[in-house]
Amino acid sequence: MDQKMFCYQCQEAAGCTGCTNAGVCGKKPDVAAAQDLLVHVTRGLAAVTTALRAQGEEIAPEIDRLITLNLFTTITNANFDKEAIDARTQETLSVKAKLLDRLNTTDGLPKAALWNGEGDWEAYARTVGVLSTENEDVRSLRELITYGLKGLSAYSKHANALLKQDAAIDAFLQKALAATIDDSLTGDDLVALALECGKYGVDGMALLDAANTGAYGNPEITSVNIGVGQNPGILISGHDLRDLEMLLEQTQGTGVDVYTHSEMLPAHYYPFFKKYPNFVGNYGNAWWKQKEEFESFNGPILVTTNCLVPPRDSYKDRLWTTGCTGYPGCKHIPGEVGETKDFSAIIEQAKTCAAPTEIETGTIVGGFAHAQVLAVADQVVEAVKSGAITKFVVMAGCDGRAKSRDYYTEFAKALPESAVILTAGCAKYKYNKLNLGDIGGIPRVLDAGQCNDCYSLAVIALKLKEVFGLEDINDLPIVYNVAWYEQKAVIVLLALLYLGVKNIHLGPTLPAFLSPNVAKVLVENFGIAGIGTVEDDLRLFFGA
Ligand code: FSO
Ligand code: SF4
Repeated sequence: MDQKMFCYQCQEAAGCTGCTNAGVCGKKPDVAAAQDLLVHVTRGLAAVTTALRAQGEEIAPEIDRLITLNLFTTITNANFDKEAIDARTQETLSVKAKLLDRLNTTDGLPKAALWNGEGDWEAYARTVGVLSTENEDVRSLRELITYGLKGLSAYSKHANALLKQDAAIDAFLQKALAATIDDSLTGDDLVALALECGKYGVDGMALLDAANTGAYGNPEITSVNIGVGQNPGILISGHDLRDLEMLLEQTQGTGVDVYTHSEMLPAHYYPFFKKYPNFVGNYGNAWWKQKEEFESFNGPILVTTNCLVPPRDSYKDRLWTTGCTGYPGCKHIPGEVGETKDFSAIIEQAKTCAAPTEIETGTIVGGFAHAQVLAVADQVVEAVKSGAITKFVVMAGCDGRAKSRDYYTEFAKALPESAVILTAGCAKYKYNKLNLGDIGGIPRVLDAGQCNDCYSLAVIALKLKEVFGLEDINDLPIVYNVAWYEQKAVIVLLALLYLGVKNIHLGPTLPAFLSPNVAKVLVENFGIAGIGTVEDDLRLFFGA
């Protein structure tokens, strides 16, 4: 076997089967191996913590956070820095070694729990990657669970940054992660576990929602400026609202403005951030256009989470990483949960830069998370009863560079005028600047926020079910045409399945990690389907 790596965790997996020479995302084989090894040792640590819990012992919250940050680090487009990834592997091995001493017996532990870092790491990594599970259905289920847990880890990490942590979620996450290397489990056990991930996905998103709204208030209808001002600026990308808060605090009175990029856009919807006079607007679009947009922004860019694209040399010295992200040669701002990060070097650099080049002007409207939608629930219910709104179309999820994603723009344009789009995540950039109008004052694109705010969409659906007195969430006039890209979308999908949502259409392609048999289980039990042409899908969702 002469392939250099194997990864099929995201929608852009080469040939819809897997990246084997280098990642379409830019991940090179040595980084892929380092990530495989980090996942392996993290699975091993999870097996040890799970065994310790079974022994009645408590696990320190720092260890829970080490595990979630490890998984987050291996998510698509988060970290390309082999040294940083290897350092996490080393730390994980040290933590695990201490915990092993506390176990009454190590009998029955998997090899991942017992490997102590000896030997050549890269050679060892090649024996523990995705393909080390030979049966393709078991591999598919193990990876489906692992990717769901990576997504759950991302959301846990954001809650942790706001000093919220849930021991039950962490204990489940580790139990499920350990199960992905447990050879005694059957396919049925793994299917059940994948669905249980969905339950914890709902809990994890609820935890983050409470953390975000507790710290920053409930998102409200907001017009966000997409033009630019005269001052030099810092562009903040990714999902970490706590990082944004610290950056805004530290830029007050410096003459440096702050702009959001991609998934940070929804920060503008929170009342808390409106008090900062230098919080100017949103610059650019979804993650995959960053090469052009980071170039024309002219000032420093702070990437707090994925999606990071390997930078051009022309702006590499203006690109800063923090949290789970990393790129070799780019400066990284450290800071643990509860610590204040020092962004002064970024602010100093910004002062030497030109103001951003304007690439568009105008505003976009968002802020339709659960509290805001429920505040206008009467209006929404009336519009449904009168027939002014015939259907809600959930088009949440992710954007990506594949040409096939133009489908979502065309689909949004072709929707009947009585249809309202419910969205969250960076998928919105495919249609949030189309000016699709409103229905009696209700915008036809209701943006709840970041991908984790799909939680809001679920809360809204459950509320409508109650108001309309329906037995089944699937009887609502809501259809699901969801775009996915990376592993946070996997936990969102599992959460929707747990809530009983059926007939979700997933595109632009189905995950490469679903084996034909596993895909069949999802199709038969949940009606999961792909996408077709815009015309066919409109007919399917709306009739003739
Ligand atoms: Fe997008 Fe990237 Fe939020 Fe993802 S920026 S693709 S699902 O990281 O997390 O929606
Ligand atoms: Fe390929 Fe996606 Fe894996 Fe990157 S994350 S190597 S694009 S499958």
